[in-house]
Amino acid sequence: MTAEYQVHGAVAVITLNNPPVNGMGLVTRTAAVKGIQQALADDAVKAIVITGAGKAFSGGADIKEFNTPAALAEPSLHTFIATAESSTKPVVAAIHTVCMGGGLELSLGCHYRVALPGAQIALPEVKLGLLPGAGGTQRLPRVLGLEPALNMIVSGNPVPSEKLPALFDQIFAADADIVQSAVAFAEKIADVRPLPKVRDRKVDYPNHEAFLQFSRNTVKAMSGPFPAPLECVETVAASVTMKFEDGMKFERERFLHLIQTTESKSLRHAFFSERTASKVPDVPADTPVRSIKSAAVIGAGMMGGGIAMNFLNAGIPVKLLETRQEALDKGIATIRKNYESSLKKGKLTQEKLDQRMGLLTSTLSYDDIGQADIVVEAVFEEMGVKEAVFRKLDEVMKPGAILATNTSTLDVDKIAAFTKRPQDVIGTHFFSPANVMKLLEIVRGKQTGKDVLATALALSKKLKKTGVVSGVCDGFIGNRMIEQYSRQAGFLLEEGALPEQVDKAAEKFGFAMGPFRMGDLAGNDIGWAIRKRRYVEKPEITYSKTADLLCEMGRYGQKTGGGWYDYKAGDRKAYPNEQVNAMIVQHSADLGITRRKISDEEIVERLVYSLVNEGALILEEGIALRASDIDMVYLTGYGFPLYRGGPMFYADTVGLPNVLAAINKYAKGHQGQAWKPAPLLLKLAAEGKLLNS
Ligand code: T1G
Repeated sequence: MTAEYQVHGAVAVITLNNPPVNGMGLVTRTAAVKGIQQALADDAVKAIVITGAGKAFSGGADIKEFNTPAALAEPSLHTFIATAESSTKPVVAAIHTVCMGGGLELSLGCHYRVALPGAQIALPEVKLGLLPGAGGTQRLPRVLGLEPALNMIVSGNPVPSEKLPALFDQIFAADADIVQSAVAFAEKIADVRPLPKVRDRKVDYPNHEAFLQFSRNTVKAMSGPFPAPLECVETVAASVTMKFEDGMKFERERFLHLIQTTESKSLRHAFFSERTASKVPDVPADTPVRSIKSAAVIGAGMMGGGIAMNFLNAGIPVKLLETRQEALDKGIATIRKNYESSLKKGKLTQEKLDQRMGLLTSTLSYDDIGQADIVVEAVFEEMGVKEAVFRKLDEVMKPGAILATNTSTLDVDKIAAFTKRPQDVIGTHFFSPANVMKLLEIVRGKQTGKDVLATALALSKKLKKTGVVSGVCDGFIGNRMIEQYSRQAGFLLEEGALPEQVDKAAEKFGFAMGPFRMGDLAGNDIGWAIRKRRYVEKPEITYSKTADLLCEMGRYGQKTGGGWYDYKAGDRKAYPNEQVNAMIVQHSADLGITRRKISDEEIVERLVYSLVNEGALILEEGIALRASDIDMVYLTGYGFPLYRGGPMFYADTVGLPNVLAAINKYAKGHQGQAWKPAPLLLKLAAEGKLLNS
């Protein structure tokens, strides 16, 4: 949490040291500024090198400090950079591995920049709903030029150091020692005067107004609800249209505006939540993980094929098992077709396609999969079928193999009990399409081994998934919450809304897809099967019958050509269907309900707060470890709008007392018994606390 100071000959070396990525928090900034002052006071020191310890030069400002007094406390990042830039001795930034955000801005305030090749250089602030707030918008264009700098700042994407020669005074050989090389460079330039300052350069871009206007229009069209991209354009524009100091003031003003926006707080929440999700309190970070060098997947249907692709994409060989050759052939053909469509879109090379298909083998016999390190079953969602599969796996799989079920709602503890090795059984709930959706719910059974859980979390990273740990309950985290959301959607139809109005209100709120279009996509018969089970197991839970009536009409959704809506071949648009709407209106009459006009606000509150309330129950039951895990489930698996941070974060933004007031209002309405406020919500609201505390 500091910065080390050493002197090598006539060169002082200041090493930022705030693991894991040298985020420039207050303690680090203070130590580094002290180091510069110490070097300036030492006549034996002719030059100064600043570098970073461990796996980064610096990942930027310490985002853990944001919206706390430390973030802006002196010495601020601005002061640190100004201290380097105004030094009377040359300051050299020695860059390696990662140099991002405030780290890159610090280097731009130094007189010289040297680097190892392969360092990831970026100003990624826009991905946090911000803009480079320590001079990056004014200095980077002065080094790289207006257009390359604008592209880097608006995209936030990293560029390897060797591709940015204009940024560096020297790029060393890959095997060079960064400190030694930078010290040697510093000795060479120690007496060069005047000291080169980026701020003294000019941005030369003839006809810049036309380019900036084009950039504004382009960025406005693609940034949706996020204000930061356009602010990036406007502040970079200031590097051309304003004097340096005025540009810096303008940048500061816009940065301080953005850091208070809900959009930025949501993006920062998502950034940390994704990383926190892989931390399990009772599973130490150094828990040994099992080696996963090969996988087997049972079931070559849509889910099995997608799951297999995840392993193939990560370079892990897969043996695909089916009961019938034609199912196997069809599954493999679908995998190849998916890769070929990526090839056509330029997202995959032929070489990669061949490499991945080369890792895929298939079999009709369980005897052939026994040596796999993990087996994932994606067979029919029925306990009897799962039982047969897991009893067989218990027979054939080598000791230490992980036995994973892709069940979306069934009891993982019951499945584990079909084997003599429940400690090796875990749920890996992929979301359809499994090769696309980032979310992976990792369902921890009562007897799941800690090393098995740690292995599944490490594997989710390798498969480029967002792994979220769930306890065992019906529907785990995501589906248990979506059931309440779907219940409210159905009740809204009975009371006066139609599918199109509900979907439009949900999509205006920011959901990728409203509940009825989502049902038509996933298949309305899936929910129908679950409700039929519920009617027997939990008769106290009421549902609108509209969805059942729809299925009785054979309207399962896109797969049957129509569901809540009609669909035309090759057209993804959903067209309202008169018979369906007539059925809905008739059903209200049959229930003796006088249909009423329902506001979009009520629709959104009932859909979103039903998620929040169920999420609070899931939290207090310990099914989810933390509210931010629930947010990650909804941001990465259910199309919840990223700029609102997830259902739990959104509830905190609205204010829990306001959420409760709405819930209490709906509890007095139609099917009001569905609204029992979660005790945790009542408690937190009463204490003025947050779900994401
Ligand atoms: N501050 C604090 N912690 C950070 C951090 C940061 N800038 N970046 C990463 N971490 C933590 C992260 O939470 C995780 O913690 C650990 O480091 C490893 O991260 C004024 C205002 C740097 C490319 O946006 O892109 O400068 O979970 O798992 O895959 O203009 O982290 O271990 O406790 O991602 O090797 C701008 C964000 C800040 C960079 C490393 N900088 N970070 O990737 O590891 S705003 C960023 C990243 C700013 C100025 C503005 C990546 C990485 P834990 P990781 P990784």
